[in-house]
Amino acid sequence: QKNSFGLIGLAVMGQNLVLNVADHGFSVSVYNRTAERTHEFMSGEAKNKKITATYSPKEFVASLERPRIIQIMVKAGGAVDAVIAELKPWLDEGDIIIDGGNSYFSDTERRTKELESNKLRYIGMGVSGGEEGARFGPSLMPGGTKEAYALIEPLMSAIAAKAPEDGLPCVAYIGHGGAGHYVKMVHNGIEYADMQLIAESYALLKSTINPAPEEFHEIFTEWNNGELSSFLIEITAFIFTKSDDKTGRPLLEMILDKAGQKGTGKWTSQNAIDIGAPVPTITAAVDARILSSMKKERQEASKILSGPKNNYADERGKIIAAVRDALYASKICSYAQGMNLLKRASEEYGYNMDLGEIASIWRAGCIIRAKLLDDITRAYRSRSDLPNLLLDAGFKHAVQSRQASWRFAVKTAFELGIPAAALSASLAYFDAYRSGFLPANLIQAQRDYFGAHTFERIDTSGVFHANWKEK
Ligand code: 2AM
Repeated sequence: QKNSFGLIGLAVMGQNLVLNVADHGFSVSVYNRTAERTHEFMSGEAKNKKITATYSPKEFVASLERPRIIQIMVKAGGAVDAVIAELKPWLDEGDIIIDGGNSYFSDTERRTKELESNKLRYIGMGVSGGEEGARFGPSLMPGGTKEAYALIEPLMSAIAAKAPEDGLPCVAYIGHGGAGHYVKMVHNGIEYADMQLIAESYALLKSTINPAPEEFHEIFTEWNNGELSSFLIEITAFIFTKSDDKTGRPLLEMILDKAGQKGTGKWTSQNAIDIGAPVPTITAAVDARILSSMKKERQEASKILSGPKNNYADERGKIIAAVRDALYASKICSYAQGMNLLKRASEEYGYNMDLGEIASIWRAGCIIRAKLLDDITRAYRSRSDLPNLLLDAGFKHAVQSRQASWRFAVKTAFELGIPAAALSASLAYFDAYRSGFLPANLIQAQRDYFGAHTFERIDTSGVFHANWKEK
């Protein structure tokens, strides 16, 4: 009796995926480099489930039905190559390897080519939702061939999160090669922007009306009941209620203000620049994490450089409403950037992505799940070639109607010297995108002045160069 699914790499994400798969009636084989971890898993949570432990790649592969479906859940980078190399000698034509880690999409492209030349199938699959998602329903972003996807689809649909709106599983075929990992990368870039926008909103409220933790909890809870409803707003509301065991103070106040990062946000910005798609809000979020990590230097600088003083304490209601509007409008702009990055990548790499479908599989399971994604799904379903979310009638109205308070919030941040790079990057994106005229004529003049790079004219076609030094 052979098993229908195999998983290698029993860290928490791997273990939880195995339990999720087994709960849906599939028999699973597991293998982990360190046998001790396999023992622990088997005698703990895996007990009395249709899960078989194996202790060598050979035994693991032999325990699986053909064509084999093998998912790898190890650290991105060399570990993935190492595991593939270990497996390869035991595999047969048509077997499928799924990489469920956060691999860089071009690594996935390379591995796909290598394995396909050996008549094996490879799927690079983004998995989002953290430990909880893996256990009870993640959002899954698989890339590879359609034929290979068809073979894994029943299992993936079974374990994926289901969207609350229509009950559809949050998994869909994304495109060939590295498309799935590309989409996961952009998901994470959007996640960085969401988090930074929320952090700036928190800072803006704190520096103006300084709510107590209970009031912060109330503000975010109320926001979570409206258009901002999302996993990240929901957990933020809860974060304010947690007190520190050691000091009894709010735990948030005891946490060092240095943000970590594993690189997926950085990759998003890097690749966006490579292929020429503007993602200023995401890049602002990456920069903000980097600046936050310079804690010691900032502390030194804070003794030397000073900013303006607070004078908004008595405008409570106005400030809270403005920050809420700014957060929502900024979030729309950040999603507009992320979706257009996908659109650009789809052209660049020939992924043939369906943006509406991608938005739809982010509606549940993943970290950026939000009410907003229902509206984005709808916008692309009604017009699949939508040039920008801001041009959809619903989003146009959402942003236009919040414009005044959005500007008030950003202006307040600037007046008070509160860094709000992501909120303002979104606003600048909106202002640039809606501008029929940008000062790039001056850029062209400068380029032509110092480098004879030439320019075009507004009144005739052709390429021109001026002798600038001649009056
Ligand atoms: P380990 O328990 O033997 O360390 C997350 O780190 C998971 O990836 C763990 O299950 C870990 O196995 C596995 N892993 C990391 N590097 C690996 C490698 N080079 N080969 C195989 N598994 C690896």
